[in-house]
Amino acid sequence: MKSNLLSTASVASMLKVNESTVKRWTEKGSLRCIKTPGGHRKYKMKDVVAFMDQFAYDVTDLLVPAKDQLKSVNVSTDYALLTKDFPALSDLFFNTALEGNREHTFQFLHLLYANRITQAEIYDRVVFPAFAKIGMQWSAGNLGIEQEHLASNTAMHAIIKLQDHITKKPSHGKIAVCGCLEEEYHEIGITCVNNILESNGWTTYYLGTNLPTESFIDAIEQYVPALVCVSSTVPKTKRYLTEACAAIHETTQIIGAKLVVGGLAAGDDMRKKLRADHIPHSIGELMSFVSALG
Ligand code: B12
Repeated sequence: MKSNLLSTASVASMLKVNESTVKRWTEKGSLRCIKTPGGHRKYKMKDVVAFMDQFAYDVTDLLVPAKDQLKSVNVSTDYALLTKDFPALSDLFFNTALEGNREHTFQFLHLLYANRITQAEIYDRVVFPAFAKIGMQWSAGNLGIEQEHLASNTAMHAIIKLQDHITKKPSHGKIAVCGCLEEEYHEIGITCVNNILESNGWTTYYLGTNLPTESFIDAIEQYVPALVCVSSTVPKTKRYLTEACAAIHETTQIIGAKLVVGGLAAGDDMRKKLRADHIPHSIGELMSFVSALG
């Protein structure tokens, strides 16, 4: 009987990569294989197709522009990916966002995701430190406001586009409402929060930036969520933030929802003053909190 199992060489030729790359993907668990009694790797066509599906193949198409674009940077992207060298990956993202090429920036994020960097890691360990660096360089006068704006818009576009390529868990029917309070214009963090909840089966209502407290409360009453996420970076005043969280918390308690507040303004000095069910330091921590909710 003719075997319908594929060898490493045939898979490599199908995917237009080297055999060593196929082996690497297999060892990382991205591509399933079976081992013959003689110890050879063999692949089922359905597993190769599932791999291509999962990573929105063509991965080679994905790798080439990312590499070309990053030639100027003295870091091996492959090596940084393999070793999960987050400071190096974040620096690469910093450069890419500042260059302002939306497609390249998306492709870079997609490359990370295709290489098993999780969505939480992309946000907390790549995007967040890159923008902290942009903020520092802007404060030090090394970057202009226009460069900061270009980088933010480029990153927003890439983050939104990446969301279309993320494998989503099936809906569990629970609702989350995400947004920023009045006069808050930092949108990237809450977009990331909204996206990751959506990927994890939540139905999300994304309210965006600059929402008066009463309107936030109206939205909660309308959508009756199980989770409300507020992001605050530069609040109107600290007092406003405290009062807004207290008012929102009162409403979430009535409907049995959880209020989670995050962002730079919810840092250690404000932590004790804010009324909320949880104030995580990161998106990773948010996801641990929501999974513990069951
Ligand atoms: C981009 C940016 C802007 C852009 C935002 C564009 C946009 N579309 O979002 C614009 C130009 C609008 C802007 C404006 C201003 N900015 Co600004 N900005 C930044 C910058 C460089 C990056 C912010 C960012 O998006 N980071 C990336 C995201 C992913 O990080 P993040 O929002 O913190 O979110 C992460 C976590 O905090 C967490 N998280 C966030 N929200 C939530 C919510 C929940 C529920 C959870 C669980 C987690 C979570 O998850 C994310 C992933 O890890 C920061 C620098 C910095 N250190 O952050 C300065 C920074 C925040 N800005 C600053 C300032 C001063 C301003 C302005 C006052 C400037 C001015 N004079 O006009 C205005 C204020 C506008 C306002 N009222 O909102 C200061 C704030 C200093 C301070 N602490 O008071 C900073 C720190 C720059 C600096 N070093 O001085 N800014």
